[in-house]
Amino acid sequence: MHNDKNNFMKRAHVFFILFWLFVTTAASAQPKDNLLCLWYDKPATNWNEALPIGNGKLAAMIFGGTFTDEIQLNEETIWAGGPGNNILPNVFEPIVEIRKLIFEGKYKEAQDLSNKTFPRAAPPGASYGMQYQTAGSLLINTNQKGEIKNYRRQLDIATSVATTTFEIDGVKFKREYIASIPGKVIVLRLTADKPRSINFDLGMKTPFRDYEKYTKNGQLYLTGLSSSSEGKKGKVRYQVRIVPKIEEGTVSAGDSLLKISNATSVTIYISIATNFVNYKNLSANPDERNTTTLKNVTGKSFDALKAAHTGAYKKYFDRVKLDLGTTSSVNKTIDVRLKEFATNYDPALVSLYFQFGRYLLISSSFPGSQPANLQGKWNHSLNPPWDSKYTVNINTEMNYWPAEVTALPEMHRPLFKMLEELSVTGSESASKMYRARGWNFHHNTDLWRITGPVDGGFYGMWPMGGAWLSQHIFQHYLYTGDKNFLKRYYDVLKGVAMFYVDVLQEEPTHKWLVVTPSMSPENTYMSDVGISAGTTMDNQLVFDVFFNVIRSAAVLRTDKKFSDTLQNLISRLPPMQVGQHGQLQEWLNDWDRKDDKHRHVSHLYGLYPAAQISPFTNPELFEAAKNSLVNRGDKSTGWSMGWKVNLWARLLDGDRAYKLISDQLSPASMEASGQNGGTYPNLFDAHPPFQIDGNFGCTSGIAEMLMQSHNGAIHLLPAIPVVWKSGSVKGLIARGGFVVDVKWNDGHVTYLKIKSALGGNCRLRLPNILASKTVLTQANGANKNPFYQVPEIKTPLISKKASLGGIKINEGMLFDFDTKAGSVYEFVQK
Ligand code: FUC
Repeated sequence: MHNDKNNFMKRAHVFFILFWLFVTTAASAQPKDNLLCLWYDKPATNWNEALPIGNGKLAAMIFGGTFTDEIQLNEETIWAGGPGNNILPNVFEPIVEIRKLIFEGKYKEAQDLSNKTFPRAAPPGASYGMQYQTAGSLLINTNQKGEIKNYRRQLDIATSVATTTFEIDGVKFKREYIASIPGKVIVLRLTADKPRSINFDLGMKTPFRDYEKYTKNGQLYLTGLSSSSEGKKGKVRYQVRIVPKIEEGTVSAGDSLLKISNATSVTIYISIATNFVNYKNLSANPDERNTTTLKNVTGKSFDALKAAHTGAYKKYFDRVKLDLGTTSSVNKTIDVRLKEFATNYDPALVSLYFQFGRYLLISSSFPGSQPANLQGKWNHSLNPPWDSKYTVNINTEMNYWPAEVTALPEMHRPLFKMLEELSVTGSESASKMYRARGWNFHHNTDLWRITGPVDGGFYGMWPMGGAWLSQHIFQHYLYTGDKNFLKRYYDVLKGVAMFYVDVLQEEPTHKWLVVTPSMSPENTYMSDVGISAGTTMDNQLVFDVFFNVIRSAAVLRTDKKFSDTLQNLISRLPPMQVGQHGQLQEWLNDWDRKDDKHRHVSHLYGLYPAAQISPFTNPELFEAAKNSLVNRGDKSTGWSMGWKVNLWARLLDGDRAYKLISDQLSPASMEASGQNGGTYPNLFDAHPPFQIDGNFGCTSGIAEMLMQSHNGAIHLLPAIPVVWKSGSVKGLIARGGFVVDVKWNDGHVTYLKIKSALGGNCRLRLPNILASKTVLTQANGANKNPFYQVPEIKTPLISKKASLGGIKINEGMLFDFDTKAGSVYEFVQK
């Protein structure tokens, strides 16, 4: 009896523990699931509420409607026009004349001649770039009625699966959507918990005027040709093919609809193909391509495809984990969290936004695809803002800022391929426009790899596209140490350098070598005049172009003579200058206005993404850069705020960087356009309108707040805001191939793990002392690790009118330890 009672008590105790565990896990299941989940309690009514999925080549926006659902579709090579560059004939002489006018101080005349030579609207024979175009939308129309209960729509970025669930008349419906990476298709799965209760019409809509829509063998087709634009005939032939497979029930075909009746589950395979082979070849057969793709997937179940897709995705996504803390806000829908962000501390929204940037990069720039354009790959229009092209006076570069540091170097590859192609088409602009060797392009390109000026003489006369975009090649080398890669792309880098060797001009005042005509992107120093010589950004870019080739040639033991030439030219470039307001001068002359709020902060390229301005080696420039950024202000377009997060991180001011994140995470109005950026309910960045660069810029900015790897060392917690009291990040990549995990508390590193992929000296800049069995020695002199070579820049010129007060920063402590390739080193707070 006694024993029984005891047993009963024991069992009751165990039961209680189990019950308690059940209750607590059930309660915490929601928040944990929500950490990497964008979720909502209503369908999207606007495209900026719909949820993006993509596998690089294909992309879709999921509206998650109940009675009717829309899945807007993109295929990355559906662009207006066709092959061909956009170089205007006979522009060399005007360019020489423009240079002369600039050097004579006749700036207005120079701008006028530039505008006349390159008119605002594309002249015959020179397109200003083609439009990236939607493939149309898949429509699900259930013709159902009834009350909707328990609605939830979500995008799980931990697995890359979107899901909509809801109940009508006691039947639970579920729709799952993936853009399968290995399967190369978009797949939908519709299920219900009551047999034979799925009924809908499957149709398509498209904004194209000339297209064909039909059904054949139980499949739905949409075919057509991309648009003609600016005298370029639309030549991309596309075919969208949709194949439903049902479990029970029937499929019947109408002219341009498939009717699904009384099914228990339906899997819908969507394949889209075009005739595009590469930027000069359109000889593929879209029908054959779709047949092959579909043959590989239609025999596979949704669950098998989903498992394979998620596996392929997680291989990249899981490399980095970020924990900034969690609050009860994670139980709210994203639209509400965005509205509350300014007033309700929600660090998990920042970590979600960071990981969403990584999700978007994997989904829009998977190896083998085109690079991510202004909208990644998500575009519902035939004529999107700025054509959804590649704008390279900031935007395309920003798309790739997170690629290396957040451990997604493979996603960088599509950009390298585009650079290789531009080095071919860009030799035409170099030779015909400038009579120069090598290659260049201007501030835009498109699927056809155009390299001439776009949007006229004001915006377009900026011959620096190759100089900036090709930095990504050398940066990839600095992170990965991949010499074969560097060898393969060396000629691309050398071609850019060659172009500037040939076009640099001696300016009359100081005899410095400068690029002209050019501009500090999109900004003016006089009313409507931006054309100039030797802008600060150009000088910084040419410096990096030459320095990268010198370093690459040394690594590859080649081209000694060419390196010497470049070294000699570097010594003749202008130094950076501090102007009368204590600012980093944007132009060669001290023309900056203190109240200039322009969205571009081009002269701060030297601070970020480049590493020419350092608080440790040139504090005056560091202070001047800070003054420039303070004057520019915070609020601006989405990408501008994204850039400023990185810049404030480089200025080692975590609180100000966090303020910029807050500005970026403020709700954007759906219809607005202009200069007030923010974030849409689907977490897409608003320029406005939607532009993806701001997402990527903010993602890399958050990484820069946590860890930086220039200035000769890995700098840990360089810009942690006070509000991020404790947290952890795993898997960030530092230059020289170091994988970094850090935990912190109150601005101190409490735990550090470094995995060395390449070996070599590891120099740490630390906020506090660490203990380990690995001996840390105090660092002295330059870092021996070649990936940490610090550029030697010229002593800046400082205006007599500038009053600089000096800077106060926490320098931290520098330690060295030697690493072996493949080894792991752990440290704890002392
Ligand atoms: C640059 C910016 C604009 C816009 C456009 C696509 O020209 O100045 O703000 O982002 O690119």
